Amino acid sequence: MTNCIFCKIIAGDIPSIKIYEDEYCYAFMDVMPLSKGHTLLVPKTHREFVYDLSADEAANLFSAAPKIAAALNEAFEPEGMNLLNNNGAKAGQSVGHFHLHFIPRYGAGDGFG
Ligand code: DGP
Repeated sequence: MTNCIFCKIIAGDIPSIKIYEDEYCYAFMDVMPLSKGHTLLVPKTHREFVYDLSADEAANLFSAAPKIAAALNEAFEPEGMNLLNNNGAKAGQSVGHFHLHFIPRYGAGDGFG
């Protein structure tokens, strides 16, 4: 999709810090991190909401999730991690390309909760 910022990141037209990539998905550091290591996982095919993903697309994304979470654990040594997804503006979605947040948690003082 031409005006999608995440499609531009996937295409390499906008720079990003890549964490993981395979045939189906791309993961990169969030530009406005809620905590150290905050990462986003997106499908390479433009899909807006979780409802728009096929079962195969969801499976491909979620098969990458443990690898990304493990890499973040190794790199940043958090004490926990939130995985979350917002669908629709009322739910807090600000970018209309499905993305799964990985938010490492460090306990009191991590600036989140
Ligand atoms: P959400 O509110 O769930 O739609 O989260 C969107 C996230 O996308 C937000 O945490 C900030 C991040 N973001 C927005 N624009 C960019 C960008 O250009 N580059 C990167 N790396 N992240 C972005």
